[in-house]
Amino acid sequence: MADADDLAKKSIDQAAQHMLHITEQKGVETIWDRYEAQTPVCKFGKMGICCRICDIGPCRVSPFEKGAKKGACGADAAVIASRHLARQVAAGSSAHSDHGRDICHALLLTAQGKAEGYEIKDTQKLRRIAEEWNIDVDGRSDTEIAVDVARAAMNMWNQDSQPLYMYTRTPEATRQRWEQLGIVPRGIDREIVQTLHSTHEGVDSDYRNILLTAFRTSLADGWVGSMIGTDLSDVLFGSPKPIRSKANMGVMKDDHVNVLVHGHEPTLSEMVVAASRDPEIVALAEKRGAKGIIVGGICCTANEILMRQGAPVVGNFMHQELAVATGACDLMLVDVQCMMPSLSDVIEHFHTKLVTTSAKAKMRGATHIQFSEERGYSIAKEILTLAIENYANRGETDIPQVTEDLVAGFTAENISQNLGGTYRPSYRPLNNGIIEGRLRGIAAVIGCNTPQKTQDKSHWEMVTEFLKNDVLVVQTGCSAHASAKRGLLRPEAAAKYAGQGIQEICRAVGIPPILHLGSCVDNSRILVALCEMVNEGGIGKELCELPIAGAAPEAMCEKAIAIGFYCVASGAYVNYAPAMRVSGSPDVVKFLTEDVVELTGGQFDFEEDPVQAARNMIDHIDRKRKALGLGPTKYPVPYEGQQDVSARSSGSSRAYEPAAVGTGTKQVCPGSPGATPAIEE
Ligand code: MSK
Repeated sequence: MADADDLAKKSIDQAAQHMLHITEQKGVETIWDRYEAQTPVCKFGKMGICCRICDIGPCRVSPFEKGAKKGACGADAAVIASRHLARQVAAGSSAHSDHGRDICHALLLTAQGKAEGYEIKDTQKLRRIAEEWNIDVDGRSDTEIAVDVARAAMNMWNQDSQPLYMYTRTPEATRQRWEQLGIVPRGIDREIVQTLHSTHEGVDSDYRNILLTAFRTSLADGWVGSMIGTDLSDVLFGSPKPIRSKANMGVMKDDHVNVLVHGHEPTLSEMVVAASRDPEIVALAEKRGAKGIIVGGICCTANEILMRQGAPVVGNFMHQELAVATGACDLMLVDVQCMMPSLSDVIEHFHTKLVTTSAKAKMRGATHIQFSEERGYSIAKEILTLAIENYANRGETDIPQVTEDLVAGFTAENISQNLGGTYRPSYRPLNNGIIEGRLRGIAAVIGCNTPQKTQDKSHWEMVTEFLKNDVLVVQTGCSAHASAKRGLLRPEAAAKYAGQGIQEICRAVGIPPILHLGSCVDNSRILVALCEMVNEGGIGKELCELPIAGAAPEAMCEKAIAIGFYCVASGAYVNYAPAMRVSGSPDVVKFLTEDVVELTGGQFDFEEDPVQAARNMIDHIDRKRKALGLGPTKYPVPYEGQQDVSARSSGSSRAYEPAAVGTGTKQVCPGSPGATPAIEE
């Protein structure tokens, strides 16, 4: 049996450790077991120099003195590694963007009165987007406007010119940089198709050009497909507001029907949450002996219903099998992305019903109930009825009694309300915090879990390193769950983990030291927030000048690669670990970690150690501060790095100068006037 040390190597999460003990006892295989069976992994594959593009090979090129230096067609290590990486970017972009397209479809059907149970919840945001896209709003109904917005959004998949957001949101200087490089995206589908074509056998054999093609495709993901997914989800389901909830497997209850929603898109999960409160469904659950229904989430579906409904988070990527193994999951509903095929095997040990809902993603052993917006609410009730009827079939259960409180629900719009107040929402306090050195900068920590690393450990070590050094953290995806499960998304966490500067700000406005911004597509919220910081003025005129950095310290999927690419293309310093599979080509590694700085202003870092990676990011933030003429942090911090601490005692940190405000490039980012977001229960 695994001892405590073995379990601690697998996960730092107590609930996961408990469940790993149970799965071992019950002979349930998990991702940790299967990963171990795969080791040692193929070194050629890991280094990205095994080529499977055509059917002549597979060809492997050698990074060592001996061995083939080229594949049969003549492709060298750089071509092989860059082609595979570009295809991963295209796959990742396709996933986020297909999600965005589905949201457009749902909005269109809702506006046409064809979607059952749906309504347009944020009409203010709908009208702001319409105005941003030059769609007439005067004297028109919300549904008329929504039809035009949905159709304009759908056009962005196929158009031949620059999508609208490029003009309305991206800082002028950043867009000009992209134009010079030829990486301004056109239609999303077009960019993805072009990447697949360029990397087909015998097309592009210039690794730099292949990587620039990948950067352009990723920009279509982050600045178009994902951004539309986020914006139109807010329109349809309501923009999030700060909200309290709980995280970890202990949110499931023995005396309740437990329904876990897993995957990414909010269209059905929103209906399931709504239907779980339907008196008819509640009465049925009670009739079958349950005290109620818990709808909890796994992966990014969890984030979607957490941000808007306060639904509890059951866990992140590596929790999905373990949650079923509690024996208390009556039904797991999946849509698309991040569902392990092994769920089909795990459910064989338990009573759990696995329900697939998308024609894009079916699973062996699952019941398929095809989702359609036209019957959204009825389908949600049908699925909940299935879960309730399955409650009686439960055997022995073992729910780890581990939960943490959290506050989520932050957006690019309500951050400005939190900081600037009800009547004057503004990024000025945030920019001033940076200028005065209370905040050293901002780090976005995002992404997944991987069995290559101890679950959640790198997220934890990285974010706590940032907090104590006065770097404010924003998070999305499974990374946010890692922090939630350790109590870092509570306002009280600032006093325990953050430096004096962050503590002052968190105390003043009552926010946690880590702001949870939502799901993977919601990384677009981070881009919008950065645009707002540039627009606010005083800390740079383009995104690459900002004292910010990003990281995916436990990355595992193509979507994370696409996100990393659009962040670097946008000018960010990005730590990505475990490293992308390119180490077999020193040229590709050099391009991604060094040469690209001259082009986009951003760069990758593949440092594996999370604390060292955080310090590399802090060093980058300090270089940006210096370039902006900003002094060191206002207060001493454990990692001073290259800061000129003598400037601290002389008080020479640049104070906010009103003259610096207003870059003359202010664009129409959708601010959100309205009520200051009180934290909801
Ligand atoms: S769900 S993409 S494991 S963050 Fe977005 Fe989590 Fe990564 Fe899936």
